[in-house]
Parts: sequence; C-alpha cells; structure tokens
Amino acid sequence: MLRFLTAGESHGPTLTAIVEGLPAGLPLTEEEVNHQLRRRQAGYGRSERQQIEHDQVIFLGGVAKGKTTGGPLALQIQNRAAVQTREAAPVTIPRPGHADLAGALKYGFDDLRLVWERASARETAVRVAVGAIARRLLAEFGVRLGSYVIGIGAVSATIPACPEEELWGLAETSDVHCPDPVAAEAMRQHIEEVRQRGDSLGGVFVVSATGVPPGLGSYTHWDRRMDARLAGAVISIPAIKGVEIGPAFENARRMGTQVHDEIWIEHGRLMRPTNRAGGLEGGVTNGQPIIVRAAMKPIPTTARPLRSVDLTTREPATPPYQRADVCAVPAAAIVGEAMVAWVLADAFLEKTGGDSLSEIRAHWEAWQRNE
Ligand code: EPS
Repeated sequence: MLRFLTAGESHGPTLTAIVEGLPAGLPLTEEEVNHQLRRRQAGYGRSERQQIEHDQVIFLGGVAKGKTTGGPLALQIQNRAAVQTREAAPVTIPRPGHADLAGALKYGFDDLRLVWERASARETAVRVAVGAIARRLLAEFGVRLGSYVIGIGAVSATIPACPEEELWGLAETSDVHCPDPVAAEAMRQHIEEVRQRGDSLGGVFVVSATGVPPGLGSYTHWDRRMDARLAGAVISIPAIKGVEIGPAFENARRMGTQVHDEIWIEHGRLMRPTNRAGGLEGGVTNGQPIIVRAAMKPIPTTARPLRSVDLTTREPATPPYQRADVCAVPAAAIVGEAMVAWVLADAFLEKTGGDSLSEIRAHWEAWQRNE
C-alpha cells in the first residue's frame, strides 16, 4: 500500500524522500517530524558531525493547509556538512566491516568515497522523517511506538517488568536511551573507555508498539507474515545484523509450556497473561504489544585501524581515519521505531483500505464493531 524511496549522499546537499500511498486528510506538521529527527540526533557516543547537523524537514509536495493531499509526499533534509569531501583525493583502502570493499567490487569503483557516501547511515535521518508520517497515521487509531536500549557492548541493562510506555518514558530521559539508570551510567563509562582506546561499540535495542489491533498481516503467504516484514525492515538499517521477535533466542532454549502465552477469559474478554510471542502468532498481530529486538554491530570506522589492503597497490595498508561515531545504538533505536511504524502503517492500510482519513476511520469503526 505504502512505498517510499530515498535519495542523497552523506555529504551531498540534501537527503530526499518520496512517500507514496498516504491517504488524504492526515494532519501533519513539519514540527512533529522535526521532533523525531531531534530524537535521532541525541545520544551519547556520536561524532562531532551531530554538532554540525541540525536536521529539519521541509515538505516539498503532498501536504496542503496542514493535511496530506493523497498525492506523493516529497520531503527534504539539508546536510550542513555538505560537499567539502567531494573534491578530496580518492580513498582506496577499504575499512573492514564497512560497505567499502563489497560496494567497490560490485560497482567497479576506484574511489571508495562513492560507496560510503550512499552506504552511510546518514540516510537514516530521512527514514526517521518518513517513519514520523507513518506513526502520525497510526496515532489516529491509538497505536503508539517507542524504544529502549538494553545493551551497549559488554554492558547489559536489567529491564523492569512494567508496561512498555513506562520503559519508553524512562529511556527518553537517558542519553544512552536506556531505562535502567545503573546500566546507563556503566554504558556511558564503557563508551568513554572504548573511545580512549580508539575503538567502537554496538549493542541491542528494543522497539515496541502498543494498541496494535489483532489481525494485521497474514499467515497465508510468506511475504504477508508480519514477523518477516518487520524483521526485513529493521535489518535493513545499516549495521543491524540480527533481529528477533520477543525473546526468540531465549525461547529457543526453553520448553513449549514455558514459552507459549496462555489464553484466558477475563470479564468476557480474551486476554494473555504473558507476551513471549512478541505480539505475533502465525505472522499475524494478536493484540499484544509488538516487541522487536535488534542487534547492531560495532561501528566499522575505528581510530585504531584493522588490517586492510590498498586496492590500487595491492599492498597491506591501514584505512584512513578522520572522525566517527563510537556508538550509535541510541540513534539506531529511533530509526528502528521509524521502520516498525512504516511496516505497521502499511499493514494497517491493507486491512482498512481507504483513500482519505475519514474513509479509513469508517472502515476502522466497522472493523471494531465486528470484533
Ligand atoms: C557515518 C559516518 C559519520 C556519521 C554518519 C554515519 O559521518 P561523518 O563521516 O560525516 O562523520 O556521523 O551519521 C550521520 C551523519 C547521521 O546523521 O547519522 C557512516 O559512515 O555511516
């Protein structure tokens, strides 16, 4: 139902997106998108680049008088750290773990800058803008999203058993986006130690969504299963190498009766005392919160270099280093929210249909009456 494309490079003039398939009549302001952009830019462990950038969106089409028109929505974010590297000398030594080598082999480039300019996670700024639009649509129907970091490098958080919304609130007050204040302090120290050593860190974050109606997605085909769609969207974020729905790897070590969420009736309503399935059964939302966890590898640009090869001379060499994030897990969690919002909004529109918000609302109300 929904599609988006992005264009632009890390040090090009702008990042651009075109969003297709939005209904008409959705209230939307640049400021609510900017709020999400600010959340992505916050986070301990980033490079000086985040002091240079002040990400702000401009709508170029598809919004009139504060509402979507139903036409393609075009948006842009300016890069302030623009263009200066374009004339720089070619880079010929690939960084292990980055897209440099694989990208150069694929496109036949001599200058690795051509790879990293587009492979850069700078592109996630514009994804967060697109995700902000998806979450605006979902909010009309009571679906909310948030995220929290549960591990950075060797430091793991202890997550209290409380509603997802509370965890989001706690994470929002932390510069490492972690709801456990003791672990958050240890994470900051860990990032500082690793920065001093010229190294980098990855970690694990959770994205969750509440108020998600049962019945999104389908078990009838592999590509309609919501777990596949969510995992694909989240793993498309640069540096994400693993995704699980609920505590999937922990569940794999237990017996069935310890894992599956029992079904109870309380005051005539179906309820589930636990949510180890992460809100999905048979690839379909079951009315429980959606829980997606993602593992991010450490940033591949390190001040202390790994061994590599100069692709021009074929001699051993060390990759150049200018600046880099030490850890971008808090930012990746916000990008994760955007991707989950996108997939949920797409599945929501499949279920309701409708060209305008009022038509969708009428379909939604009929759907709720039939529940
Ligand atoms: C990135 C490298 C860094 C990051 C960038 C992603 O940029 P630079 O090389 O200009 O310092 O800061 O991320 C962002 C700019 C951003 O806004 O997230 C990379 O190579 O992926």
